[in-house]
Amino acid sequence: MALTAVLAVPALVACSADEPAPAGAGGGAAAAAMSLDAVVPVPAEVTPRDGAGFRLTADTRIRAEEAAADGVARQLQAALRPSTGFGLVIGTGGPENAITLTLDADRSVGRQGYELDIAADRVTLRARTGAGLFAGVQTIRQLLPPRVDADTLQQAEWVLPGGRIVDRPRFEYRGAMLDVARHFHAPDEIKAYIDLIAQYKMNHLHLHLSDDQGWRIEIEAWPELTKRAGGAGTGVDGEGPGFLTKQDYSDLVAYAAERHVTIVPEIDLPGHTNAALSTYPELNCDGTAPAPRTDTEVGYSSLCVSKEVTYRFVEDVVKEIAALTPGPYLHIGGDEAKATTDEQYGTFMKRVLPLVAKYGKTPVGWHEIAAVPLPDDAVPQYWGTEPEQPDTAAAAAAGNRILMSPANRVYLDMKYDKSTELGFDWAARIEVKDAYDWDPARRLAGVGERDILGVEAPLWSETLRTLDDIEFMAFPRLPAIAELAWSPQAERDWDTFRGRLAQQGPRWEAQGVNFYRSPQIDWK
Ligand code: TNX
Repeated sequence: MALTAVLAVPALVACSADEPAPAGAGGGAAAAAMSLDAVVPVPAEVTPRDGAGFRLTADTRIRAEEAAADGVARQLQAALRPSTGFGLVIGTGGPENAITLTLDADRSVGRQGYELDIAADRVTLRARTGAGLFAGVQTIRQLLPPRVDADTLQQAEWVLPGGRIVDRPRFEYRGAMLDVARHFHAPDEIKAYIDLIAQYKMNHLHLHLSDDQGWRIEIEAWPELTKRAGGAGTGVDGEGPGFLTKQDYSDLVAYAAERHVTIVPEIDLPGHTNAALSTYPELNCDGTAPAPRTDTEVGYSSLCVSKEVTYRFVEDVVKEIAALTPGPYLHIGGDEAKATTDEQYGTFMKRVLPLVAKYGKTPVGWHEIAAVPLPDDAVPQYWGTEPEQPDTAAAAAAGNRILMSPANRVYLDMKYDKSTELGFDWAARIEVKDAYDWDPARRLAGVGERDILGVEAPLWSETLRTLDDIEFMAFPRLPAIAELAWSPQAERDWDTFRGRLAQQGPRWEAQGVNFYRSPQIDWK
């Protein structure tokens, strides 16, 4: 996506119908109405009603019945403006010719679900929280046509198909991860990604903030980290510079929160730390700083487990990051610590896990952390490719909830096929069907439906420099993974998904999203 396109529509970026239309467009009958069955992720319950569509006009109002619905009402207004040209008034008055947002949904939709009723004379969106209303607004956007033909623009008709949707997520945590350490990605790019994931009802963005190459978050107690390891030449192959100041980070947290997305910060420990080790010699066992590195080797670095200064360092970092984090989770990495023995790794984690709790956060770590005794609330993130991982299964049996990111299904940095130029293929080549057609509750021995906190799609950035690169690897696999994390397994079906996904193509074109035109999909 050209960044300028994102910045030009500051409100909610891209919408359902995404092409700016001249003011006053509307009326007539050109663009065909969408079907109620077109939504990604597929809703839990869809009941179409023939011949009872709702026609959006310049006179349609948006009504927020409770003050708590105001924010989402404004987001709906902003989302519809660029496409329809209608500056819909948020007002009072009756429910006729209005889209009403209200917080009186049935308890059964839970904290994130919603009910949407589309009748000829009114639309009613009910939820129990702002997050539920926001999810419903994403559905409304997809139920409007993606765009209208330039020639018939004046006759565009903005009709929502009649019927009822009752929807709620299968898993409470639906996430994406972005690696800003290997190649830094600036706040505007991260915001664009937040907008894109939120459209598919993903509600967590995990930011991988430090690695061997770079350190991308300001830490006041250790100021050289970003000065040096966020400076020029710290990206893979000597690209860069870049890091997030505390202000940048807090802005991102707030931007995400407006879109009901929780940021999950990760500092990768004790391995993947060459950036810190090369900046502060005292963190090394021999007191000597190694050279900075911008290659893509993994598994060679470690903080010095036997030195006290290591734990002062980690505590300062955890404390400052926890203070920037309103969300519950703080990710401590823990993967590929091949430069430490199992015993050293255990010693390190036994001291660091309680530090996360000390600053009020729930620890998340790559599944290697399951090799050590975990606090009850710790979340191992499974990133393997095998059907068995005994430590993760044992953690699940002990009551820990598991985040599912099997690398051969959901790693968005894996190539689609052998012709994909970006990305790697160490875990698999992942076509759209591979990303979609599996069940998280049947993936890992000993980890069933109730053990799973959610599903997350990581995007490592060794080979990814630009937002265009990010989009190309994420689309269309990210919506596939969003559906498997949101929709009931019984409603998911590769054949219907192919058809629904094909209809997203014109939306991405209108939004300027760079996507992979998979031959598995009959794109519209
Ligand atoms: C493995 S997955 C890693 C990352 C790499 C990625 C590349 C994981 C927890 N560690 O350090 O970036 O592979 O695909």
